[in-house]
Amino acid sequence: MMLQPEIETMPRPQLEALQLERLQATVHRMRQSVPPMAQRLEGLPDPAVLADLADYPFMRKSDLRENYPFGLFAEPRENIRRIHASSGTTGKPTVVGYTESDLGVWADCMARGLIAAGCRPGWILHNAYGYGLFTGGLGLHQGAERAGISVVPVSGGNTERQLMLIEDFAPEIVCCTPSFALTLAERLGPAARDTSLQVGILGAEPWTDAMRDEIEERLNISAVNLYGLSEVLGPGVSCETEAREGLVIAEDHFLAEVVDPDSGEVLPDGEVGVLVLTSLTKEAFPVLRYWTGDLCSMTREPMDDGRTHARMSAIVGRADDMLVIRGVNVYPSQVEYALLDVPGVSPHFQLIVEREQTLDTLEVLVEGREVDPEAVKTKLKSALGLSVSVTVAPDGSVPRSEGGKLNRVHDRR
Ligand code: DLL
Repeated sequence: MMLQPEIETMPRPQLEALQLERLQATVHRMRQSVPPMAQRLEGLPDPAVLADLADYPFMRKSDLRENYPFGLFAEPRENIRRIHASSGTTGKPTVVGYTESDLGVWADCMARGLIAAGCRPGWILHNAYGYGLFTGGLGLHQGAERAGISVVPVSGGNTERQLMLIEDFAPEIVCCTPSFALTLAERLGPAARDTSLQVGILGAEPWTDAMRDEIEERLNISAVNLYGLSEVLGPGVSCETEAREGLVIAEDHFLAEVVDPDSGEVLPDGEVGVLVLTSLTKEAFPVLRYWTGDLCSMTREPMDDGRTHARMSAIVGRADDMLVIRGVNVYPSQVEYALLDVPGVSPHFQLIVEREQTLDTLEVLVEGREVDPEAVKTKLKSALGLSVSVTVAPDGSVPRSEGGKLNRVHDRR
């Protein structure tokens, strides 16, 4: 099912003509109304074709920090209807704003994703993404209302109460982080397969196919991947369809590029690099070549169901999440994959990096029953090409998600 079939199946030449027209308008808007961007774009010609985008510099999170709080807004303050912010690990949050039209586009993108993912009007949606400055709660909320779905705005935290509401209200849809979906499954035990839930709309943090299998098996739901980031929109930039052949990007509103993390060169479809996003319709906070730091690949092949918009793979890591330990590149997702092969180990783990004099060490904290630490060590050594120390903690002792994003990496160097 499609919410906006005429847009979702638009032939690519027509879609690209629309994108170019909107890109030109976005560049114009920035030159007119965002002084720091106007300065940066000085001397650069307007884009004549979409490929000209590659001539523009990247925007980064640091640009938001330097212009805190409203310095990159392209609309007068009184036209802003909503402010969101993301906390970041240090210092001031990054702040974004939305006009009324922006909120409408956001609701459309999110509603489109929900319907594509298999949710249906008339269903009940248990929304366990956090409400507040984080975009997850309100983003899903307004999208669900737009799609004709009843929202239960639970927000994060208080897992016991969430379980009670799921039992009593019998929602078909649960929206939360993948790690919180596992927490729910764990707390429910064998009853997890017998709830009313049919679809999970999961995102806001990286997860693997193996984790998806586990969530689907334990909760007896279809677990669908939803992606987005506050700087660009919030949830709804892209979402998987029921076919689950990549996350369909709302390409009438966003232009996506995948670039080499080192050189910044645009990569051909299929290659993994950093996702770079340009907004095409945003009024309050337009972004030009925003460096997401998220690693994925992209395809523009049309889908069997007629959808023509580009699709991205699941996020395989973050360009800045990569740990370099004694010269070896390590991604947390590699550790997750490797652990799945070790009998008795649960999917909960933490990585602790320390520096002892000049030598960096990686400790992997896992949990499970009757786990042989040597087996874990051997497995990780062959998967990562690095010797690590392994600590096996009792079941249930590695911190769980209570709804927010889970931090698995503790770099103490
Ligand atoms: O996490 C928006 C969101 C809310 C997406 C709910 C999906 C569901 P931020 O807090 O700004 O926004 O964090 C954005 O989270 O750059 C990615 O690194 C990560 N992320 C978001 N979705 C996914 C996903 C929201 N499906 C940052 N897979 C992004 C992997 C994701 N990482």
